[in-house]
Amino acid sequence: MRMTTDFPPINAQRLWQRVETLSTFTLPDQPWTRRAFSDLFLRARAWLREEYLAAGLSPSLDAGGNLIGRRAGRLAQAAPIVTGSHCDTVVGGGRFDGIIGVLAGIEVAQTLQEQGIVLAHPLEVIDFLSEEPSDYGISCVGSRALAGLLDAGMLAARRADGETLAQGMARIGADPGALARPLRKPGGTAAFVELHIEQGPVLETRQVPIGVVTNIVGIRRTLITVTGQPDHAGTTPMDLRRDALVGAARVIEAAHARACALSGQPHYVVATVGRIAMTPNVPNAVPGSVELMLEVRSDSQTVLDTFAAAVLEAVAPGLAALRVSAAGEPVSQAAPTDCDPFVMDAIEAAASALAYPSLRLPSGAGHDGVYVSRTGPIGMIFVPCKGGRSHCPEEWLAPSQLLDGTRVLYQAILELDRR
Ligand code: HGY
Ligand code: MN
Ligand code: MN
Ligand code: MN
Repeated sequence: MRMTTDFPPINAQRLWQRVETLSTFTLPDQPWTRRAFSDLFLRARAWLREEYLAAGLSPSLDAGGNLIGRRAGRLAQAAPIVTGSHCDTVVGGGRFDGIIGVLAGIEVAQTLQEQGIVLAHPLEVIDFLSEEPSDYGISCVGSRALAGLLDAGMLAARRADGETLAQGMARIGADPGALARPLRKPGGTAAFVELHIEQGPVLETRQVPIGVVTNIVGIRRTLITVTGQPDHAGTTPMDLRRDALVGAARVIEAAHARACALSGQPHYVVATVGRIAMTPNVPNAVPGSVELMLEVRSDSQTVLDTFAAAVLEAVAPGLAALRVSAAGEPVSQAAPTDCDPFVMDAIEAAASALAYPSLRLPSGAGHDGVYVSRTGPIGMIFVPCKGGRSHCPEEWLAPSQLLDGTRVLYQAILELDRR
């Protein structure tokens, strides 16, 4: 039962209409798919620019490809309070992951404008470039650039058609040549607060409308190549085969078993093989080689550092018996990141000022805040999503849940501005 009705005058209809409109920028045959760097993504960004302007935000694209909407504050020299998220999606992704953070930020800015409120700090709403793992294999492209952590190796990463990340960034108007140093120095952000769906089941199960994120897991992705020998499927006896896919199955099984054994003892540990490719990949040939992407997430840096090597060590005898080999190549990494008590307290104060129950919880999903944290204190507000599902077409949250989160975001920004 709510004890207060003096909510911030967020325009729920306008906010939900923007969610509906942004979700129309999707592939016709693959629901809610808007891959970063695609034409669809660029059309969505052109629309976002118009929405920034309607909300009194002046839009600009920084060298890292981040679309920034800025609103002046009373203290012109103060570092900005930043909110936002990402409008790119995974393949077959959701309508809300990332999207609600950008659109709620726009709504907060427009409401402040309509209320005639000028904050002490400048306010920025940022759509970060490619938070999701891009087709070049790198995630959080824009926020890494903001922190000066998009290195030459990443910029040289290629996607299937051979284009490098640097070429892709230049194609969308970013300036990859200007990324050798951080786009924003430590202290360049007064506070960053992002609204996001939980992408897990805790808030819905506990029936709590607002989550206050305590920390964001670290993520380590390793490309594991299993090498055997392609042979005729009909004439090669079982004891002479070097079947790379059977070897890959052992690796996948070992990764799963290790993550189950480590999970909750005491750290948060999950491991996934979400991408696999094999050659020659035809029904009548013994698989000669398999590439699989092993992703492990944890709040423990030691688990992240040792997991892939431990899996390869565990499967080595079995692979030798199969006469196949396996090797791992690090692809990307993000360190475990704590949210800042200063921001967490402001979010909790905002939630209680609006009589919303809140709950502190970790994030098993990665977020741009991991990199923005290099420029200033960060925090995240979670809202429940249906069944805790995300990164799938079934991803859903109710307009009322989005409204709850946006109200708390608005109040938290006022709280942070006062501090
Ligand atoms: O993969 C993640 O954790 C985030 O949703 N991009
Ligand atoms: Mn995501
Ligand atoms: Mn996200
Ligand atoms: Mn301040």
